[in-house]
Amino acid sequence: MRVAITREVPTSITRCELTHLARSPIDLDVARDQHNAYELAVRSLGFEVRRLPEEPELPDSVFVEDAAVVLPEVAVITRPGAESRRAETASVEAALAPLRTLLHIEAPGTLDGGDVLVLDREIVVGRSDRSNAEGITQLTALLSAFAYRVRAVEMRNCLHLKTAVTRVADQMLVMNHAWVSESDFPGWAAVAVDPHEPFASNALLIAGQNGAPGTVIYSSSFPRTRQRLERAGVRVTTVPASELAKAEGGVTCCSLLVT
Ligand code: CIR
Repeated sequence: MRVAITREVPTSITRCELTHLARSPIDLDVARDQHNAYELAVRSLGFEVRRLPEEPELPDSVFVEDAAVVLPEVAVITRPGAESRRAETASVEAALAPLRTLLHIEAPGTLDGGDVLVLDREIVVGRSDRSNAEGITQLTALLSAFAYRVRAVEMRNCLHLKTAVTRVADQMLVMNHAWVSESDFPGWAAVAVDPHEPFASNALLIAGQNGAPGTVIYSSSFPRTRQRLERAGVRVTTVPASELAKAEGGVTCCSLLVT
């Protein structure tokens, strides 16, 4: 069973956290239409989409990725780095409870799912303003029991590790080299983002089923990097994602995939 947990875009999105972008008006209707298109793309790739109800008082709650790290064996409920986002985890926890054994990051640890890049048995975590050393230490301890190797990497000038680098194929990443170092990913091929598209390093890889190739869900705002990916043999399906990008959200942020 493939389940994708998502959440309605809240009316309060206009009060979202912003770190690296200036605030610009977000059109709620457009954001919701784009989020619908995103859910449709996820559904068309074989997922049952379970959309959680709106959380009117939690402006960033559409970005469910940050509330949990879901693995085949277990899920870790995070403790988000931004105080305003801590209450988001309760409903995500309830949605994941029937699907996975749950573990938890505890205070004073903080961890955002957006900083956690799962590369098979290796899990790379960005040392960001949201994920602290204690959170990374806790994640390492929790997941060593399941034979995962967790390691931390430096990143700069962006919100989350997955703002800077994501996986697009079995052995391939898409990366903004200004924000993360390729040398931290030995053995991986890295497609560089087009210089005009710094945020193009966020892609959502959906693994193929029954030996079929995977597909990347990708923002239509990045046609130049898309061309680079396709030239590298990556299968890409685009969705409009410009409105939530104003809230510093990308395509990975808007779902938790349970496979
Ligand atoms: C925040 O600053 O927390 C939100 N405005 C954006 C979160 C995006 N999530 C992600 O990259 N995983």
